[in-house]
Amino acid sequence: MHTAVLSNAARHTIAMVLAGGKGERLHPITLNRPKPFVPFGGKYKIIDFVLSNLFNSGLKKVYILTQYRAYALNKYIKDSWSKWVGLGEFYDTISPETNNECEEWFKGTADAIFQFMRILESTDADYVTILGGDHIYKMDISQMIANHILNKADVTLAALEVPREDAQRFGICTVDEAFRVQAFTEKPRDPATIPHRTTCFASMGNYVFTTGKLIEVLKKGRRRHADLDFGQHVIPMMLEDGDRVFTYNFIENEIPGAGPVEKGYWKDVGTIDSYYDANMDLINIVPQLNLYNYRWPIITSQGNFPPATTVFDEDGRRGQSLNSFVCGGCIISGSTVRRSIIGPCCRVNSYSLIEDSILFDHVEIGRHVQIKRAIINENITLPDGAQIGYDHEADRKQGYMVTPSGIVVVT
Ligand code: ADQ
Ligand code: ADP
Repeated sequence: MHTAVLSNAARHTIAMVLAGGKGERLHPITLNRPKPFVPFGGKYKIIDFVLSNLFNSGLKKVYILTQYRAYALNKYIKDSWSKWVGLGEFYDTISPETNNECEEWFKGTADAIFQFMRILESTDADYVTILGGDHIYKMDISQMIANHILNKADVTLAALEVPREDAQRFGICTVDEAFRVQAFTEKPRDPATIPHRTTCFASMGNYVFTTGKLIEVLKKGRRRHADLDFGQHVIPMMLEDGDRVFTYNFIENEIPGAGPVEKGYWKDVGTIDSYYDANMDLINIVPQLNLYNYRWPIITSQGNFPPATTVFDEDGRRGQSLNSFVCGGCIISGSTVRRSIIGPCCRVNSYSLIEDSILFDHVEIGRHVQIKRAIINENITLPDGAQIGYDHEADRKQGYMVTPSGIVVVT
């Protein structure tokens, strides 16, 4: 019985992706776009990772909950993901219906789902998976659903080990041998470690619920908390009520074609420094997240751009890019790009040097420009002779932000 039930599990599950977060710690990159819509690895958006995971896992009934600066994200989903699915399948964005400009739409993650009770009550799906929209990882979601079914769980949380010093940012679980949750604390001051270890077991903010149970706990929780949140309220309430709360150990997840260094890779990219590091990992010779594994493709929508090119300029200087990603529509002319990620349609002109940096799309770099350890936002033009990342005092005077580890952000 198991194999039949489990292999069809994805078909009996709808997905809801939480994509409304502001990502305040990623300012100024998230001033004008929600965190899930932030570019990653040149041609991707952060949300492409969770959506690719769902797609590759066979889940194709997907609601994407947007709110903060939703327009561009909604349009992106409509123009790309919505088009790639068949009859009865969909990738659709849903936003709260409100006329007012204030930010009081969905008040917490579980409240956001509660607002769409009509979808839950009318679906014939047995399970609902709820996933964060702003993490970088590969995961076969169907393995977590299978686990949920085998455990006869009411809710299953994906979880992984994190160092204790990072644990305050997460929901932390204590589990028994069967991985049933005994205790859960959202963002604890004093996180409980795993017995005999220095690490903590952290929720990834990805859940599988049995549909009827989800409806029941949302209604009950919402009567108590207007700002109903999964980590703060729903999971603790379910534990109190004796519900079957299990974790799915993410390290067990098998991705076809993945190498050993990819095992357990999951990044929160919550800060500019962690965002920068996760991007730079992609261009390592052996990256932790390999975009060239075609058995688990990361899908995105690329504009119809001409090929990237590196050309000699009129003085005969060679344009070159080394250990870098250079996206479609770019022209690197008589200049050097090293260990960098250059987004679509950028132009780098003669005598310029770009190292260890990330350029978003449509960036125009003049001549004799030097850039080191910087992130340059879309549509920026840097004039001839500009220098970024060499003198942080000068960078700050220009109004650029410099992070604790010395990454300069130009917006
Ligand atoms: P946080 O990351 O702090 O903790 P939160 O900021 O509420 O949770 O965001 C979770 C996800 O929901 C994000 O993808 C965000 O973009 C999105 N989101 C937030 N508010 C939303 C809203 N109102 N509408 C739509 N989308 C919204 C959670 C869990 C922890 C867990 C971490 C893992 O609460 O237990 O450890 O995620 O990162
Ligand atoms: P950060 O990564 O900076 O912590 P998050 O994306 O996690 O930012 O969001 C910060 C907090 O703001 C979260 O608790 C989230 O629920 C809340 N939040 C996000 N968007 C909105 C919104 N539009 N209205 C109200 N609260 C929001």
